[in-house]
Amino acid sequence: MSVYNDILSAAAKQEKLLAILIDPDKFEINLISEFAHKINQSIITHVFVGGSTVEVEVTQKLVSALKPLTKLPIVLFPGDVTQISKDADAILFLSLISGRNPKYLIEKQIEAVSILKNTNLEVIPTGYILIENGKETAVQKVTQTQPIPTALHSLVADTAKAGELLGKKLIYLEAGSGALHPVPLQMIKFVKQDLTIPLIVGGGIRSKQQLDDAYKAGADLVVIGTAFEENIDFFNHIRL
Ligand code: 1GP
Repeated sequence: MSVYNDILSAAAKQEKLLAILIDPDKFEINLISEFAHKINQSIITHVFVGGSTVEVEVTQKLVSALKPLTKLPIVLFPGDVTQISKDADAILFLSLISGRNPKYLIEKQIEAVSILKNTNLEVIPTGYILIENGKETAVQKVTQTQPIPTALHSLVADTAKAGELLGKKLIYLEAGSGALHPVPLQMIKFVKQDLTIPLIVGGGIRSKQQLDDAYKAGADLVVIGTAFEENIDFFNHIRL
């Protein structure tokens, strides 16, 4: 469990972690060397790979091309079992615990087992919680689940804690890719208070200020995708 242990020990030391999310469908594979150079020079600590609607084989192609070009851990953040690549280092084994769709609570996970058996991927059980952000996001559409309204702080905190008590190793608070509003800071604080496992926060974070605020509120690892897709120099200007 080395990817997870590193997250755990960083969280214990209050060292903040930053993941770039690459959606293989939107990634220009010809630019991979330039991309690797950029991330290797930046403060990024993890590369997350995944998307809601990625075609078969595209993830595998991207991960195997990127692996030799970076020492950063490559962590799968799969929208589907077709996005499992044996060349990555770890996989967030997600269960969408804010939703009530059995497909994303347990069925996809069962489907993944026979694929995972043939890999050495480090499997990290992760409770995934969707939070309302002001517009419908791809993950909502694909999973056909409703996000939790931002007013319901206690429900979010209890959902996260239930995830921990069920044995999840991480909780991921997700506003959704391209969210209008990131997860509210008060909500991050409230969830963090009661949690003893590391907290990931992502969705709609597009500035250094929002990143700092999320860390201050209690995020151990922040995930950023869209801000980089819109400006490939986004991380050049960010220092912690
Ligand atoms: C989405 O949390 C991630 O799953 C990142 O969201 O693309 O809005 O940065 P953004």
